[in-house]
Amino acid sequence: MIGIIFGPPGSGKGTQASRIEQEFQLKHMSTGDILRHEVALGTPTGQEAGRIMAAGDLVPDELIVDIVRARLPEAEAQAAGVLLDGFPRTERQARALDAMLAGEGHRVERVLALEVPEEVLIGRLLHRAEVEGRADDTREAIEERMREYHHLTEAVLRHYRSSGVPVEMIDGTGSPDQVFERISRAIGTSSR
Ligand code: B4P
Repeated sequence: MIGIIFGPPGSGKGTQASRIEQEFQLKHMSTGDILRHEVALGTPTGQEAGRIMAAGDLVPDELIVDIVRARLPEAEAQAAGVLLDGFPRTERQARALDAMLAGEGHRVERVLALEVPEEVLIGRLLHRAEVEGRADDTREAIEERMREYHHLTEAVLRHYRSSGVPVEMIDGTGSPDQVFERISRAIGTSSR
């Protein structure tokens, strides 16, 4: 089973994906976490990605698709399914993922899309800036990430809807527990 947790920056993808991983035995694969790890190690990929991420831009599709292609088989071998977090983020990435999966007779089976108003997202990310000091949580980078989301990433939802993949919209406001409760209900209902 290949699922995607989708949503704008700060919508709780990473937060909820960790919980889903534990509760539903899916392997959580976050492209943001992979990139930050590469940045911390100072690899050539990390050096290229770090500057782009700090500005709030998306890293090139080819780079991220190569990363996913290299790691997806191992993730698939570790659990009954994989939950992709932060990928795909452009329609080109979605098409590359579909092609990758088709090669092994698989497809994306479900998209969980978190919906949160923009003013709440900005508040969460500015709060994280105070707590964690992430390089891309400055006001300028946050605004750029929101622009990129509307300009490039929303198209991913249209892509999966038009491909007939079930897309479940989840209210991402409220506490992490409340959001997880809604996600659990959505997963429980659609797998019955
Ligand atoms: P990501 O790591 O995916 O960052 P994100 O969009 O901010 O989501 P994140 O998972 O961190 O936020 P979350 O909502 O969990 O990407 C970072 C960058 O990497 C991108 O901008 C891009 O440059 C690059 N990148 C990654 N994937 C890429 C791809 N496929 N293609 C190109 N570039 C790519 O949490 C946000 C905050 O809210 C946290 O502090 C959390 O504690 C808090 N929070 C969560 N739920 C909450 C709740 N219910 N209430 C209150 N606070 C909550």
